[in-house]
Amino acid sequence: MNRIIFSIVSIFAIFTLPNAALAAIINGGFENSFDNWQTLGDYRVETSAFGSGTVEGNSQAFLSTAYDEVVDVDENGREVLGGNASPAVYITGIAENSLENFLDVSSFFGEGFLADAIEGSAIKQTFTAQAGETLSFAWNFLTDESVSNNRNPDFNDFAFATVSNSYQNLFFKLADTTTDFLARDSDSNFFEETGFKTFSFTLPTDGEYTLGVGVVDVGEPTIISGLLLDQVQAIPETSSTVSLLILGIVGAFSALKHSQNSQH
Ligand SMILES: [Ca+2]
Ligand SMILES: [Ca+2]
Ligand SMILES: [Ca+2]
Repeated sequence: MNRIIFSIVSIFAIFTLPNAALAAIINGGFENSFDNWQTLGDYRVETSAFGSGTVEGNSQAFLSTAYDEVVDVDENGREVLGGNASPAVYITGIAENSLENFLDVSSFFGEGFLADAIEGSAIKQTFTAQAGETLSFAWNFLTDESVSNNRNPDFNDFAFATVSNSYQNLFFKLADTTTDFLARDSDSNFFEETGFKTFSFTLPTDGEYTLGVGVVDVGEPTIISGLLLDQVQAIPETSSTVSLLILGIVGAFSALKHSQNSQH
């Protein structure tokens, strides 16, 4: 009897664990810095000390459009310069240094409202998923540009996500200067922030995907924007099935215990 129950538990484990391992986005919460992520431009891990709260754990990713530009003002009122953003498009003669090349989206930054993207930062991770999984993450767009009714449409910095597989590159704009921002001023070094919101996308087919997330300056490079990012995950559609299997395992152990008790 005990051997039979052990076999059932083993089979459950074989059927559930490999899929879960393949689907996982690793270090989606940035608690291990940028392990398992590829990065380009100006990026770092921030904590609650940043001033925008936290979503999951202690750490979150921060990306900015700063390139040796004003990122803060010190206690003496002097401007603090910083940042190492990369060009959006191939302009430097080093293709590997552009966001377009990094994200493998050669046409995106040349089309329509994206045409005037100048510089920014992005991160990406490749993972394997199954059809129906929901890819999601928490994001918070911050900017020193004018927003809402005061915005200058020529300087419409934006944050974005790309979801790519072998046959298509999908582009999603997360926010720009026309997005709804928090009514109060940001507690961070930025004037404005949207507060944390959730991006969510259901993956259409089985296979390997690359998620890219970034933020860019538009029209003018010196007034910076930023993006906080956390809790990147892909959740299987069949999580209820997995729960049932776990219940099954618990049930099997209960039966085992009952069986053992009966023998005494
Ligand atoms: Ca986190
Ligand atoms: Ca800007
Ligand atoms: Ca800049």
